[in-house]
Amino acid sequence: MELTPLVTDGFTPYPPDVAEHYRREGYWIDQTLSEPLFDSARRHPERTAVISADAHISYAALTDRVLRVAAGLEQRGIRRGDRVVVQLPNVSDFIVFVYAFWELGAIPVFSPVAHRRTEIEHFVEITGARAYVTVAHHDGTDLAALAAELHQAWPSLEHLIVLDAAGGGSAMDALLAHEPIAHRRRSLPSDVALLQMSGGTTGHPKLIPHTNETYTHSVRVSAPLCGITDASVQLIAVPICHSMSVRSPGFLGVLGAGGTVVLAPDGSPDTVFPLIQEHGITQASIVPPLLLAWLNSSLREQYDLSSLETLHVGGAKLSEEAARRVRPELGAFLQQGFGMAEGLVNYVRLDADEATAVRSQGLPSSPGDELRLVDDAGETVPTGTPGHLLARGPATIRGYYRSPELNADSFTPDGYYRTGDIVERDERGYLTVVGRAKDQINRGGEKIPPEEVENLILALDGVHDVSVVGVPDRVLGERVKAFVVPREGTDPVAVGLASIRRHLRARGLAAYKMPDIVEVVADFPRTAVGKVSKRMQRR
Ligand code: J2J
Repeated sequence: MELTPLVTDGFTPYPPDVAEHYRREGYWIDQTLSEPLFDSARRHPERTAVISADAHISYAALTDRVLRVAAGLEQRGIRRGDRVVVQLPNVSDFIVFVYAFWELGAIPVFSPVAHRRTEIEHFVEITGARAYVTVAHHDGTDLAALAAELHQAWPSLEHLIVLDAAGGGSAMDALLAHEPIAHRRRSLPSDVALLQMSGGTTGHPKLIPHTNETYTHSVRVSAPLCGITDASVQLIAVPICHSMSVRSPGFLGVLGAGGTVVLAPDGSPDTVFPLIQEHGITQASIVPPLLLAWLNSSLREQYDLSSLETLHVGGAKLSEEAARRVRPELGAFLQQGFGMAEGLVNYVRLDADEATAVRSQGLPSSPGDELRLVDDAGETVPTGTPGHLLARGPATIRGYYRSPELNADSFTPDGYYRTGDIVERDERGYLTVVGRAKDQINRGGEKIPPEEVENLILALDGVHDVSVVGVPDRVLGERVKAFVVPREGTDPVAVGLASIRRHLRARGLAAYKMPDIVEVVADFPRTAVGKVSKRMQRR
């Protein structure tokens, strides 16, 4: 049956002439996100696709699982265009579910396993999700109970799929018991294929709608620039739903090339060093604090890490000092990446000289990327001068999902995304990130919108006012600090760190967003016009 284009409300389409240009140039091709996996499985079904704590899964077994789970989901009524929240740790079932949803043309909403009620409920509310896939518990939280509550509260949320904490379990077995559906196209390349979380600067994280075309393009340019081949053995040690793990070059890059993906539950040296040795890992994409932990670990002496060819480091600024240690101490090439879930990704090229590799955050990955560096007035700055980075291109969205007001601020009228990053560009086009203009905290690569945390803290008894900022930290880059002005007569202890963290936990905020430091103050420093000076608070 001929498919007609899917209309997703709240999605900002590309202007037709731009879309045509991207297709004519071959940036956008006739492919859905699940097809490259099936192509790899046809080429070498017996090869290992995914290794996780409990399983070695061949390409044939992976596609079989995907089609069985897709059958089970289809039987429950999941269809093309349905939104479904996927919140799983680094387990092979994550990969199985997202491909199963793509086979059906459904739209997974990638939710980190660290998310709690505040974040998940928001995703369910704005997407009208029909299904929620999660684990029974994580990090001491009963996610099964949360799922049941959300099911009660949100009529759209018809299906709960609750796996065991490490994946699998009876819910998974029930889905796998279905006869596989046939692999065929149930969505169009131009369909919205996934919703990914943005770091966000306002009340809640925003959702980023990628189509098959934008995402497959990003993967197809990333994989060769990151040296991915069928011999690649990739370690995924940061949360699997992060775009570094999915597409930069991510498991999509590796499974499309026919390589092997190894999933680690976390990125600590105790967990990953044995995996690197055992599986001969050739590449990993990690955030700067993990790199520091690897470099500074005494365990390094006990394991053979010599298989590591490339370490991709991104998500937050890496210090030059740490960057210089990678080659001599870990024996791998350091490839810095500077990307954003909104689309644009830059990589240092694998043949870059040492100075570029340690100092720069890369060149745009797509030949269709258009970058502008502008001053506060929007005028283009000369080469070598820091400017606000604006980005447009075949992997970059034109608007957040269902966010018309925000879109007016976040995108220029001619479709450039305002990244909020301050960068310098040299004569070769290499970018160096020198600062940030957006009100966002980057805690070791995890992005936190201060306003979301402030709004929740304001609801605590005894809090008159609050301002949340990122303060410098040697390991994480930034830590979260809350300045709190108590109500008159309030005991400062009642608005101190312990009370605030207890309150935020009860409100269901993800742990990584909680303040690391609280300072009780009489007032905030102000700018000349009387606004809170977050700049002064960040010192
Ligand atoms: C400084 N800041 C950086 C870097 C990201 C690949 C790689 C990273 C992300 C990502 C991604 C940085 N140096 N090397 O999605 O596909 C900050 C910038 C940027 C924001 C985006 C990918 N790499 N950043 O980190 O959506 O401020 O994506 O705008 O999580 O992280 O964050 P996020």
